[in-house]
Amino acid sequence: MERTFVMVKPDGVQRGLVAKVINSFEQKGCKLVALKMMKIDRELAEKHYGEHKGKPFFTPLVDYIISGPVVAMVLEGKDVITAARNVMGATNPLQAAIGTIRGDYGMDIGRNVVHGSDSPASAQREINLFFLPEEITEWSRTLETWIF
Ligand code: RTP
Ligand code: MG
Repeated sequence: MERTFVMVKPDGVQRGLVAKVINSFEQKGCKLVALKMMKIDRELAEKHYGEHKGKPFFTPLVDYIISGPVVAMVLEGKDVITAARNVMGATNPLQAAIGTIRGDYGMDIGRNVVHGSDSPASAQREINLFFLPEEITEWSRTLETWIF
């Protein structure tokens, strides 16, 4: 089973969308194995978005992600990285389909409510950045065979 790192960004928390965002992933079939609210410091934000260093939106992006608490989580499931990205929708909420989180709740690329890892390598890297191994709970769902 694959794992991915997902986070409700500060705008999602401020707007009271935490439960709705988590529900979108749960109803899709993703299994929640870790969850916490936290504030991200600048050092962690710059590591997390390191691939974007040097781009014009890097500093505003880091300022945004440290501007308030986030809700970080780890989701598990077959092909969960792709599944979670599909639940989130396109990066720019104006291009995201209605029915996706960004399509339903966003208006601006710089306020797009949610983050999700984009590859197995970034999922591994981001889970290790945000969670200690003991913060991840292994459990089995009785309904697993009805999803996979
Ligand atoms: P994320 O990493 O936050 O899940 O978003 P993503 O994979 O869909 O998009 P990515 O290319 O990784 O960009 C990271 C975040 O940077 C902001 N962004 N702004 N102004 C711009 O052109 C621009 N491009 C990206 C977005 O907030 C995006 O989520
Ligand atoms: Mg990304």
